Amino acid sequence: QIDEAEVVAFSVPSYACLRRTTLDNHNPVLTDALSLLAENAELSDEDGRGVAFRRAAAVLKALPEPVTGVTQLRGLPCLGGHSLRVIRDILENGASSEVEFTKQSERFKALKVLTDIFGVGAKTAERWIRDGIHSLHQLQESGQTLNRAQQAGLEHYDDLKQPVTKAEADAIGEIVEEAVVSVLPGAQITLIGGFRRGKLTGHDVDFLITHPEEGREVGLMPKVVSWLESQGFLLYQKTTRNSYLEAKDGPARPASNMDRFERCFSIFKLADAEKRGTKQTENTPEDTCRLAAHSQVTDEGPKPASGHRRWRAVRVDLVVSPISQFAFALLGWTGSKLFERELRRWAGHEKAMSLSSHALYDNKQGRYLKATSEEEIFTYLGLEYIPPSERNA
Ligand code: TTP
Ligand code: MN
Ligand code: MN
Ligand code: MN
Repeated sequence: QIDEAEVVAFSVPSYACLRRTTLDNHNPVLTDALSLLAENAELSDEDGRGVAFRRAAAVLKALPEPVTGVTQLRGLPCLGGHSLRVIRDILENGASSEVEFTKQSERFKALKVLTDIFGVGAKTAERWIRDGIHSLHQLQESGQTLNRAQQAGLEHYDDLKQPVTKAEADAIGEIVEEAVVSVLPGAQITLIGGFRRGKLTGHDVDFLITHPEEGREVGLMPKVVSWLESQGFLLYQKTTRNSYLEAKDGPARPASNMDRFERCFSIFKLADAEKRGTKQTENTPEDTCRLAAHSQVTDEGPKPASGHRRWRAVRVDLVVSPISQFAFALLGWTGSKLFERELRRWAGHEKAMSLSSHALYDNKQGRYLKATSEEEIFTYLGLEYIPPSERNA
């Protein structure tokens, strides 16, 4: 019998951008369970439910110690009946029947395997599943037409599933830096995304590129990409143009959450650590042969004498921002995704402002608020500054 008075009750603000969420998660079993249900909802075109589970998981990530009983959760925000049921199940029975059922379900497993292919989203996976495709093997046998991204995703499936380490992220950073300063001296790169929040691994590496003189960044991305391509660093790339125009009469409603920076989704060819020191040049004939033989989802094919490739594929995102938007881009691309969503919700609902990765617009004053640092943006929003390492909501 637990004395109610001895149970620690937690208190947590309801907006994730009012909380400090480090990577020191004291409730990983509970947050993994809720994140899995969030993922399943997102893959099933139920975004509302997805966000609800993400918010519930984020509240538990912010707790200072492990939850031992549901009475401790009384008064916590964002924990709906469904999430509470899952938490209770785990606390009382060691597992949630709904989570276990979802994990085992053929539909979820197929959605996971297929959307783990770079270039494949929930819609495409759904269509393939309806055609009876549940595995990579079935996909290859099916004769489905794959676009260029999906072909690259399938070819490098095993590599891209391996988490990227911080050491690999730093090695790629050095290469991108060399590319950027070679084509535009004075240009700067910043590591963004999960690695900027202090994560030790990631599913990709994200970089923001700018130049201290406004306008010099125009046309930079194609040059960076050409440089990287000429050095043999890119296995795949797709560049999209900048489509952002500051409206004079306030922010135009964006079609989606996607921002409009010039950006490049790519797959890097990263040499193994022991080979990195030596400058990477064109693919050697041996490499080319390995590339052709390296069809991981079918059979292994002939291996070179060494038995090992000396490189791996890594997903890399590059974004170019003009210096006038740099602080907003930095804040918008550091994440986490939920932290970003909550910042925009706070801005809109509590401050009558519109925040994007490009700008902050004050609806009451009818003007854009300029900022040169993340700290300034938090101040405009009436928020205490939260450093990147505490944005892991
Ligand atoms: P991701 O690279 O998807 O996520 P992450 O770096 O936090 O985690 P991981 O370790 O798994 O890579 O996105 C990084 C940030 O970029 C994220 O906060 C949201 C932002 N972002 C945009 O602003 N626009 C976009 O179109 C995408 C895909 C991401
Ligand atoms: Mn702690
Ligand atoms: Mn990332
Ligand atoms: Mn990314």
